[in-house]
Amino acid sequence: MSATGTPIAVITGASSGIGAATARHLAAAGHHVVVTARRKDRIEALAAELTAAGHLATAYALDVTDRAAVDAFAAELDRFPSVNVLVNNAGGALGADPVATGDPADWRQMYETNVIGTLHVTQALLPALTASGDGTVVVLSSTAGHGTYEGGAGYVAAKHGAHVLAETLRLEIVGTPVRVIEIAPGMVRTEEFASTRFRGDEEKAAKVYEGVAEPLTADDVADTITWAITRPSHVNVDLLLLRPRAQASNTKVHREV
Ligand code: 8X3
Repeated sequence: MSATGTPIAVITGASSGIGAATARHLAAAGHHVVVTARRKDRIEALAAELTAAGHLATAYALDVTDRAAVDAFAAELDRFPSVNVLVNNAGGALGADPVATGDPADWRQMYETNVIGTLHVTQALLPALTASGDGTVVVLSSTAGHGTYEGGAGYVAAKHGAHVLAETLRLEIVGTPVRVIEIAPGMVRTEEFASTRFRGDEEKAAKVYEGVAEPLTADDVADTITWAITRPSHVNVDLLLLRPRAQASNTKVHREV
């Protein structure tokens, strides 16, 4: 808690989509949010928006794959009395090629952001989260962390890595005052996820959601993350998978044509 008793929540990848929505929801739920992402202008705008709405928000430009930068960020957080919540949201997909032709550079980059980035920030903030006496680590994995689909292997492998990080950390730190929550969303329509995956090919990106009545929104996921974080601290939502009603599995989606 801060001096005023306000819990501090750090959110990575907060420049758009689920990360930005989570910052808004956690701020509304009474957290001082520290919003981080590479795009400084975006997180500064978000922090300004939240501050103008009467919330506590601080922006910090950060590339989670840069360990030295992550360590410097953790040192900066020393000015807060404690750090209570870490939401590891930074990550994403690149490409949807079959294993036979997938680009190893894409696979490497997805592992770097989704797994190593989460590892960096979690390692750097774990001492402060533990010292808070009541810490929460959230790992945003994906339904891709729990089953595969054709064309998804690079992303699926990375998200399985994020899932394993969360599951193993929970085993290793049991007995300390830190919970590990894994949130695994399925189809979420955000402004950037599919567009980034298909490198700006908006036609391909739109096909992901074609005919799907109501894909999840960033707000749906942020609401779920905030619900899990705001349970009493002895309640650990280990793993929560959420999908739109129209999606029964990674490979079974109802599309109205
Ligand atoms: C996003 C879910 O189905 O695009 O994490 O892999 S999916």
